[in-house]
Amino acid sequence: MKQDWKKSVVYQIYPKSFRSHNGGATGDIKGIIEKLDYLSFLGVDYIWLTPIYESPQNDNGYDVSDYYAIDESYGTMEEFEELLAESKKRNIGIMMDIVVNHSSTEHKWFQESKKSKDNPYRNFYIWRDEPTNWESKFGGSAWKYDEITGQYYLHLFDTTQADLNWENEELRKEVYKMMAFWAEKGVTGFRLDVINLISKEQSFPNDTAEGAMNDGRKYYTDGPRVHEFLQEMHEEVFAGTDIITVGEMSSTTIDNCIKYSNPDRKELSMTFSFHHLKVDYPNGDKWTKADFDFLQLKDIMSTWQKGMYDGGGWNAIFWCNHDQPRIVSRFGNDTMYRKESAKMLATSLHMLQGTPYIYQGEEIGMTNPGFNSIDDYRDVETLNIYKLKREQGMSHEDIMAAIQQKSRDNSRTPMQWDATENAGFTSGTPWIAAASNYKDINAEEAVKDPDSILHYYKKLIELRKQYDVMTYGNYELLLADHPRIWAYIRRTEDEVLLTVSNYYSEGAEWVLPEEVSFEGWNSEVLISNYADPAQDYKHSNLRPYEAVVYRFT
Ligand code: TEU
Repeated sequence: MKQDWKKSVVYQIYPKSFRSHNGGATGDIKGIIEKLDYLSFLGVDYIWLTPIYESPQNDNGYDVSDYYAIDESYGTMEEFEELLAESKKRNIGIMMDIVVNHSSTEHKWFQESKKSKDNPYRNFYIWRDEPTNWESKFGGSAWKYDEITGQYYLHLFDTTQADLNWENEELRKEVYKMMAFWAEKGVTGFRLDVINLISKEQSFPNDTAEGAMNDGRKYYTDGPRVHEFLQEMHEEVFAGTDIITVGEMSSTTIDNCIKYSNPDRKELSMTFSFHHLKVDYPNGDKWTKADFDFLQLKDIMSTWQKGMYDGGGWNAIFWCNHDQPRIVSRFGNDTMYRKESAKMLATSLHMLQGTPYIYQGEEIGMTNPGFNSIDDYRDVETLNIYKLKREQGMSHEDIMAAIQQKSRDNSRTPMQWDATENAGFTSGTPWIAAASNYKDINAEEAVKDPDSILHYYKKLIELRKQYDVMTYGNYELLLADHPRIWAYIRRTEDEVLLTVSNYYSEGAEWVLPEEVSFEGWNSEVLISNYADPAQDYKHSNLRPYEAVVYRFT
């Protein structure tokens, strides 16, 4: 798989909501094994599993209390080994989620660390006499006072997620040892949680800037020693193996992502960035209901496509994950044009350069559930924000409207397998309710229907294996200012793809710009979400959410 890893497609599983074999409230490892044939049918090369380690589950496993143990709600180590073996049989690699910016405060390191200032584990975490004004990503101060020693510890996320001290070499060695343990077991990939936050500016200044981003992030995002630490990790864990790695990069820059992912630098294989998923945050504010800015979306995507290509970096490309709302509800249309828009969004993403990630349920066009009551939500961020915004005077209606649109729980409802109760996720009572549309939107229906969104994703994955230009071509944006169409070209020396997508429910006239010419080339339609797309690549009237890919040779 190594030589070709750039042609891979990754499928993200959120085990808690994927499938419960045992009829529990949460999904389990056996449930994943049960569905491997489905993933094999879809054609994916890797599964990224969000954390299944032992955890108090305050942040659904991103608060790890033992990096060497499987949480009992998911099953046993033997079952995990069976999952590895069964996926290997199907040529699917397993990518583990490594959460080492922080650990749970229930981890034994933290339990020791808080005991006294001279405890051997004291320096595994970040303790200070005085807090700075930095804010937690989940709201409130990023520091928590601990009475035992009278100092504050840093937590960029929940108070139960204490930041690890990467300045401490002993900690770093523990991390590499733990990663090697999973590699030894046969894991072939790692997704590194908020890995660009691990190196903090050691003078710990207050953030005195004006504006929305004055929460301290500039003092730990892509911090002073982060590249050095990742090179060390590469040397200690990845060198000489087939392991692929993807770093989750919070509020990062193209320059840094080139450094993280250019193979010459020996850091990571690829990076996730999130700027394109903030185009519905007016003035950087997530918690206001808002439409998305299409021109900004095109601009950000294009800048990253070109920048990463030119710098020899590699993008992980995605619309969805367990922290984001459903894409069809977000940039598409989840009522009248659900199928058309889901396929259009898939087309315009999969034709880009980079490694595509599909988040469970995206391939069948799952929607935001539209829960009306705050009691239906489970996510620590959503519940914190609700409380905080109400305290700050925001009306219940306004914060609920924003939560319905933006909550991370939008993507965490049970995977919709079939039309039976709880969407076929569990025979018990699920930890979070299924979206009410599961009788119409489910995998069983999608497998049966050759025209389904699922079959369309399968086709896109097959095309990636067939046409090198999808992987290696450069990227050229056309009609940057067109208010409805996103059109771009991918080009290698002897092959060109032109992808044209209408992002709206109104029609749009497509005219190939004059500066582009394919005179003398043969053209064909490679794929479209409509049965009868225009053969004329120069001029056509695109229907609602229509997408067409033309291939020139
Ligand atoms: O997320 C990091 C992150 O910064 C987010 O996408 C976060 O959810 C967002 O800022 C909240 O508004 C990662 C994980 O993907 C997420 O599930 C964890 O909660 C977080 O790290 C902490 O481990």
